[in-house]
Amino acid sequence: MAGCFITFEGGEGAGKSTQIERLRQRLGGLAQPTLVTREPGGSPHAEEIRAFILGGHAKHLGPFAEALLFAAARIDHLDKTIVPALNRGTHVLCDRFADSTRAYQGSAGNIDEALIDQLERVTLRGVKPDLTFILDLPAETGLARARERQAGKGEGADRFEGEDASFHHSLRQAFLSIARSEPRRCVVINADQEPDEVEAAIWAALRERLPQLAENRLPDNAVRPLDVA
Ligand code: Z5A
Repeated sequence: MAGCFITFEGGEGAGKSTQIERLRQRLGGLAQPTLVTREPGGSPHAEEIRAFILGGHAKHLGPFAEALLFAAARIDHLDKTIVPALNRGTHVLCDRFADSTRAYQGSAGNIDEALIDQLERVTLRGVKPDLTFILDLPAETGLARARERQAGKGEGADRFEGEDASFHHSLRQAFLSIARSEPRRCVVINADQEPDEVEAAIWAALRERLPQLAENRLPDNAVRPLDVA
């Protein structure tokens, strides 16, 4: 595919949205076509599933049924949003993706890893991120940030923020374990520092892993202005 697929993962309040917006601006400044999207969601039907899950309506079905719902949303998101964008040469920055299912429903929700592997295979159908940033910080720090933001907006905790401390600690370990098992795709970023420092670490890793983006080189198979008749 012509565009690069970059995902951001981590626990609650890790700063994913903040850093995705900063990266979008940087790439925009280099005239790189970029689309920002999120999971669950990112397409009309997937957004409906998002509202259902995060509203807590699927909790009583258990983590495996929730994993199936996340997968259903992901299939629509891939088909309607992500793959078309990548095919037309647009880079995709996605707030959470399949690693979140592996961490939240798999490790923290105790679903067998082999089952998660199978579900991932049939859902992704070969589409994998080119690069994944795992924003790592102590669970308490992320939860405090998320609560502070919600208090500012007068909102309460959503489906997963309401889980206990041990759930959030095992989430952190799950993301670090994913990073260890796929070092070519994943970069762990220390998210427990100032936003400018996190941004600099992400940019440095992007320049190393995907230099064509940071140097404003078009992908080899992209349509260039002179190619147009
Ligand atoms: N989920 C799942 O279980 N399985 C799946 O397969 C998928 C998802 C795809 C989606 O929630 C939920 O679905 C999620 C996992 C589950 N669990 N929860 N809850 P969401 O989309 O509503 O939220 P989120 O993905 O967890 O993100 P978040 O909590 O909104 O946080 P964030 O995007 O990582 O952080 P942020 O919004 O950029 O920053 C949070 C606050 O901290 C904000 O006030 C910032 O101004 C502040 N901030 C950001 N960076 C910093 C630094 N560096 N220092 C200090 N303060 C900072």
